[in-house]
Amino acid sequence: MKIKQLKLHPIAVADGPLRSSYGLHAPYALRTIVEVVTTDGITGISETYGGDGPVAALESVRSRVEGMDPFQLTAFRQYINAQAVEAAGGARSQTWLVPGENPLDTHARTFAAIEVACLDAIGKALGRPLCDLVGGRCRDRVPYSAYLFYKHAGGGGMGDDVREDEYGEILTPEAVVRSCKQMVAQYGFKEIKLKGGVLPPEEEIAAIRALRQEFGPKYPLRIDPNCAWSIDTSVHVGESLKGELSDGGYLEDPCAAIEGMAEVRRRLLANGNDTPLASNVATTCFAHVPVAKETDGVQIILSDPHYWGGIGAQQKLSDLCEVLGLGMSMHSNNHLGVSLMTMTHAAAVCPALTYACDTHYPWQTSVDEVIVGGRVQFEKGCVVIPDKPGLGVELDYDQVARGEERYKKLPYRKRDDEAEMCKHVDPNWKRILPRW
Ligand code: GKR
Ligand code: MG
Repeated sequence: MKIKQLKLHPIAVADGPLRSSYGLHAPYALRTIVEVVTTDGITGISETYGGDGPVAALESVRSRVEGMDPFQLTAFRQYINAQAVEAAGGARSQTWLVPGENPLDTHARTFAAIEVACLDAIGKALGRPLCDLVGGRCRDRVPYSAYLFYKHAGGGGMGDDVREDEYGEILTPEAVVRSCKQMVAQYGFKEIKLKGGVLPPEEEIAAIRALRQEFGPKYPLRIDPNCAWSIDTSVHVGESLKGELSDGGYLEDPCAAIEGMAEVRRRLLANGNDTPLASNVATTCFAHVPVAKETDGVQIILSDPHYWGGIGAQQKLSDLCEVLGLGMSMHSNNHLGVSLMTMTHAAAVCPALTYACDTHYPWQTSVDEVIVGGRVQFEKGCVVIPDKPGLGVELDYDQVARGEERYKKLPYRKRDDEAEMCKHVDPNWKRILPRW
């Protein structure tokens, strides 16, 4: 079996006006659907970041991918990594970059997109689910968390292409609780994450307390302000929410850089507060893992097959976390069903991953889904590994074409939450870190 053709479909997916310390989400998120068509007529698929950068990176490996044996992924990874050697020496903090846009991760993201499509094709050729190709699953169903966002009114999209605003405006603790009840009722999630760094810390503390009051201690809670807080503020929030976050939840990227996180950890521990610190900003690649351990700045690493380098890399990270005694969770960006199934298979082969994975999936709608049969279904907060070959999902080509049409009409080719914030909320807004 050889890869005959690499097909790339840049698409746009409606997205609501969600807030984070990065700014505001644009009315459409950008994604790329990847296909590898093999000589035996099998097509493997994957979904990755969108816009000019990711598409150009994938284009740059086209001549290497076309003609490649999809089983020979190690050699392909060596080829891609060889091109990344120089960049890998640089500073790698993701403090100022949205995950998926770090140029130093380009090789890992590109490899992942091709790796997953190849594994999907192999799974289809052998008639086995993707997770069974890489050692088999340690769980049949993967739990996800209710990923709450502050947001303005609106469901995403533009002009005559707007989506229903399922959750309405969310800017108060009451609205946070309301949105959570809605999400939990619809999807059955059993862990809760609030994207913070948007409102003054006391308001976000109040929101977490309101969630605890409503859902009780059975629902572990996390808050992630994406580095919006100073070390002092991070310690203050950690102390204020000790009861809420130390109980199976965590404090995610409260401040910038591993050294800052380590200082927060020391100060919390000195107060007898063992709330774990999690990160997808200070720890973004394998080189960061030993540093996280040595400094004790991060106790839980948020993996992500899309930018850590695919399913194989996820498994390596799981092994590393196990050896080093670190916890493991999973990060998410806006995505559709192909990506959600990739995360599900990835999580299924990582024994160290014991926290419910993040997912933005509830923020997208069926209008934009590109898989046959519509949206992936959750069962009691989990996605069940389908008893089908590969990822277990197929592309709905009409839906892909609609996504491509939307993409063509857009004036932007890159996620820029700061620009959106200036356009719609405050013309002078800048991402200031720490803001509080
Ligand atoms: O979608 O605004 C967002 C999130 O802030 C996202 O970009 C982050 O990557 O989900 C993320 C996180 O830091 O956990
Ligand atoms: Mg995060």
